Amino acid sequence: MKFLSTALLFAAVIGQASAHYRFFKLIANGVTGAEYASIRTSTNSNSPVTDVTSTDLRCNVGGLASAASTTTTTITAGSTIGFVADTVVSHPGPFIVYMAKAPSTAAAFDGSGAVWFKVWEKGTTSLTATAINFDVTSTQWTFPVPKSLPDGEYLVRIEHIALHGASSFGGAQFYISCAQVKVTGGGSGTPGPKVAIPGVYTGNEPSIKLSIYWPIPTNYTVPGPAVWSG
Ligand SMILES: *[C@@H]1O[C@H](CO)[C@@H](O)[C@H](O)[C@H]1NC(C)=O
Ligand SMILES: [Cu+2]
Repeated sequence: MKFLSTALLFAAVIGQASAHYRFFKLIANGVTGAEYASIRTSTNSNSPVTDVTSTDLRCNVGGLASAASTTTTTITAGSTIGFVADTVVSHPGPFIVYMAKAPSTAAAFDGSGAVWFKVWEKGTTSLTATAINFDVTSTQWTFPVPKSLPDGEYLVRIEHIALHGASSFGGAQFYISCAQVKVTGGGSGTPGPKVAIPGVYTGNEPSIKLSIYWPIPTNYTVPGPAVWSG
């Protein structure tokens, strides 16, 4: 009982004391861009989205309105791109990157429909009988653009799901940014499976609604579809 209450206290303190964060720079062509260069600005400062049925889950709050004023960066299929956060992501939880192909330009794309496919994910860094650990110390995450991805303009959406308060429905926090890219040198791959955002999550998934402090989960599967690596 003593251990249980200590675990709960620990969870509560972590939840309150940690700062929030924004994915505010894009890494592309070996260069870290300026703040919000080719990343859609949001209107919620560094606060998370918690309603998985809201269109805010797609590109963050304000991320549809800022599309037209956001630049698009040209990248090469097969190259490494990434996101930089303004501070360490102090909350435990997985990182996921989805992409969606724009019918015309990324700046004109609202990302609606079952158009999103997962290109990268990072789950637990370690999972033992006494602790489930995620990357809470990095400020940047990089991943490959699938080599056979067809040429065209895309949204690249990073999501970090903070699980410190996820034991009740709606307690998971989604930190999101959408970048706008134009892919060149690609191939003829068929990305999938494709999901809609919102729509991909119900909020009741065992990897979204769970206590990570007590009891310690024995396994953790990153939510959403399988990664398409092209
Ligand atoms: C753990 O694994 C089981 C069996 O595969 C699965 O049903 C469950 O969703 C997993 N739990 C998490 C938190 O991913
Ligand atoms: Cu926070």
